[in-house]
Amino acid sequence: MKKVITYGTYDLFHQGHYNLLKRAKALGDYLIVGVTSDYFDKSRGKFNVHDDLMTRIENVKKTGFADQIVVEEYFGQKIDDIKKYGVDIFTVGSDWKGYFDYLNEYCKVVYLERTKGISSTQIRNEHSVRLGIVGNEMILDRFINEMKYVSGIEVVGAYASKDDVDSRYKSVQFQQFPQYNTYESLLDKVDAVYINAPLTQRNELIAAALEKGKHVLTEFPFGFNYQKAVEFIKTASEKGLVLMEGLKTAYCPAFGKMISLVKSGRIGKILSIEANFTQILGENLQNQVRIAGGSVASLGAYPLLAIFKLLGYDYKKVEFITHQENGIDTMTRMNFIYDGAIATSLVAINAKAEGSLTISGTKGYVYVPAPWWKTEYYELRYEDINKNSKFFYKFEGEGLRYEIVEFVRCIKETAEINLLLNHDNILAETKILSLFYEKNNVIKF
Ligand code: C2G
Repeated sequence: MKKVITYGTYDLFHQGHYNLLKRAKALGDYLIVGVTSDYFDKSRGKFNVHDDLMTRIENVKKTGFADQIVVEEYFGQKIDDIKKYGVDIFTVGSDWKGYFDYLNEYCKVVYLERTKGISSTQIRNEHSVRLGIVGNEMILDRFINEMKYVSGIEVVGAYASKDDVDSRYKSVQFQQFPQYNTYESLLDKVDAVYINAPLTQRNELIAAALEKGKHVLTEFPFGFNYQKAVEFIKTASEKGLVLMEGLKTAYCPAFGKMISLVKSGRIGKILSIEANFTQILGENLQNQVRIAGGSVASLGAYPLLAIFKLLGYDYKKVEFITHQENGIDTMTRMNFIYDGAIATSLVAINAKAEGSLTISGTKGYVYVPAPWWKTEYYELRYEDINKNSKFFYKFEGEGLRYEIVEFVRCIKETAEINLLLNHDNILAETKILSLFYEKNNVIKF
């Protein structure tokens, strides 16, 4: 019996996939189809697969060509599968020509002609979200680079209010998009906006976008006006619009997994959290102050995410111990007291400290080394070191692609937003910023 194996994602199953499977089956007597797991796809750079694994497996099954279906979970599995199942022929579409020649050592490799004019990416792009860029700050360059990894969204225009900031602090990619002289004229042309303008302008920009029925992805922090945040969330919910805060940690796969692990009780009851994020910005300090403000506004959103996700929003007390230079908070310690737990965070824009995250519990603790906000690795540690374990994940590029994928998914699925950084989180974060900037429980040193 001649055994054939082929692999794919089979997202948004189409004629190209069907033709490939039909021809693969015709190469032998028994066809094994490897369907990629969601995690494997992410690790090989496929971020916005639309269908979940079970749907993709079902679609392959429905063709009737597969005698056996396996899940592909890691690089190198093809070699293992070929040996394990006694495969005679490995086949894949001609878009991979040459790439899998190394498998010739284990079986025959056949590249089948790819069906022209159809692909999952093309289907995903058919109803692309038309995005307007608002603001031309440096973060935009990273955002645009990361957008290249996400399908289903395209920039149709850009707008930024005039200011006299030195151009070296501005985005170099902003100019490549069609320019709009007024924000209103850009809003007329888009489904959604990405707002990266300075924090002081964001409330007005968010309000106008929601008013016109546009989805909003805004840079962190969300703001420091709690009442405005309440209003925006209400408007977005009433109008069925996506309103998201772009804080990369909240969308990266490893951070979410770490939160779930801790929530599942592996370290017992959480008693303490220490989350730091410090930077020495040097000559970029004034620019950062212009865009966001001091240490709490610039960096507070990261530790607040960890604290709120793990201990909730119902803290009994919060205090801020802050150091000011020229009226700007350059280093601040935020202390939280909960019923039965404490949390502390050091944020700084002109000082450096260890930037780790430690979550302590009654059974053990989780240690996430710096930069924990780009979570790739963490350790579960116990009194008995034999019980310790280490967890590794991949954090792709600058990490912004994860939030862009989520933004597109939320818009397209019009589903209930079920993100780590949900509306409750946005409100809790905004509340902290407003307390701090209104000087509640603030001690200066
Ligand atoms: N295909 C095709 N014609 C198309 C589109 C896809 O023949 N118009 C083929 C691909 O060449 C591949 C299969 O259909 O053999 C599945 O394609 P994808 O779902 O895009 O999967 P892919 O990323 O190519 O995964 O380990 C996974 C494999 O390396 C291939």
